[in-house]
Amino acid sequence: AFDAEHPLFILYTSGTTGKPKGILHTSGGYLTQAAYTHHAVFDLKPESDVYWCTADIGWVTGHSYIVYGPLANGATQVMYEGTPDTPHQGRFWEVVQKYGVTILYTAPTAIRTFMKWGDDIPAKFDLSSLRVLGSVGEPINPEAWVWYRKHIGGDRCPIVDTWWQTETGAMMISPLPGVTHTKPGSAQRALPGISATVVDDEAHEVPNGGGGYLVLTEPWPSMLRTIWGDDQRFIDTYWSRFEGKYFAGDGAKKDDDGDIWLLGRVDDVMLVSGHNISTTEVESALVSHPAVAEAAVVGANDETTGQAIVAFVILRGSASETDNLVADLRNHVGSTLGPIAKPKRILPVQELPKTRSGKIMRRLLRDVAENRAVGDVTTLADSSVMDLIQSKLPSAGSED
Ligand code: 7RM
Repeated sequence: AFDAEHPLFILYTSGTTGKPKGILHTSGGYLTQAAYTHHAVFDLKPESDVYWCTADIGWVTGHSYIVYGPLANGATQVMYEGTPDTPHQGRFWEVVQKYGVTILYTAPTAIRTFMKWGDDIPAKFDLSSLRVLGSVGEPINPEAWVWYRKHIGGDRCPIVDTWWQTETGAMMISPLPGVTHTKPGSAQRALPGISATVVDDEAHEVPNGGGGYLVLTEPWPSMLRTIWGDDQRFIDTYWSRFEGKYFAGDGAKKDDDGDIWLLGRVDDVMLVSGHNISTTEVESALVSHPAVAEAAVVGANDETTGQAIVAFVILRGSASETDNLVADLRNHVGSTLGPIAKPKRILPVQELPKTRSGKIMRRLLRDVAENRAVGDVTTLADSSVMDLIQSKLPSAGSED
């Protein structure tokens, strides 16, 4: 036995922007909340469930929901090391069928990849053991949510869209299966014991229908204790923006029912002719078009509008890259979100730069869009991706 505040681990944040931070977690509170959320959010029945979290074990999701939470709860689980398309693209569904997986926890980036590969692949396997599906890592676009529900969950399994961070240690906002009436694309409500809300620039809570910054207003057991070696940066980053509140760094809005919708990192929100536009919303509008499999949106410096929206898109197998298609996509975004959100440029690419946890590294795409040398690529899952994008776009920064 040792003290509850005994350090448990230091995990460096993935570094999609700036200098990595060593997030310090301690033992008692972290274990309590990892175990509690793993039990409550997945409705875990340790005697009968077979649980599978597909995360990389080096990501916080692997720490909390492969190692600490499930082991503390005595869960039976599948641990998998490998890619989802080796030896074939049905690998995940083969594993679900073989081991009778009942709870599956994966990321939107994986779900969109499975969508791209086709409905016929999961259809070849018996997925009837599944009963709860989870999502984590980025906002899940409604398109992917509906596909996950239908083609993996057989229209039978509740989906829990779990919002949390390395810093929070465990899930903070999520539906509860069998309790929450779910909505595709929204993480919805703070879990029992957690206080989350959305505030404006002056720290005032926004009314339903309003947007601003996600904050946590009360402490919680698994909160980070500091940034390793830099207490001042810990205070500045999380506790100084809004007095007495934890600033998560994510944009969010509340819908008319008071449910929370995450809009991506605040650093990723674009300012176009005085309008705040979230990268996530434009990406979600793009992938709701049948020709688009994936999208990444950045704001690039622009002399007239401050920032201009530049979209990188991966087309679906059947779609081909024509001037018409680009115009069509631009209009599709315009009619979904309004004319101000129409991307100025849309660039079809083969791959997008992502970390191993599936987060798009917009910093690198901004470098391309602003015609700069591409910055540090060491946290990319596949460091050759930027070469591929640039080789396809010799004039990426000078189209206009
Ligand atoms: C668990 C994890 C944290 C950032 C966070 C968000 C984004 C994570 C969701 C989400 C919308 C979700 N830890 N994020 N989950 N955005 N809906 N369900 O990802 O430290 O690696 O990243 O990830 O921006 O701040 S993390």
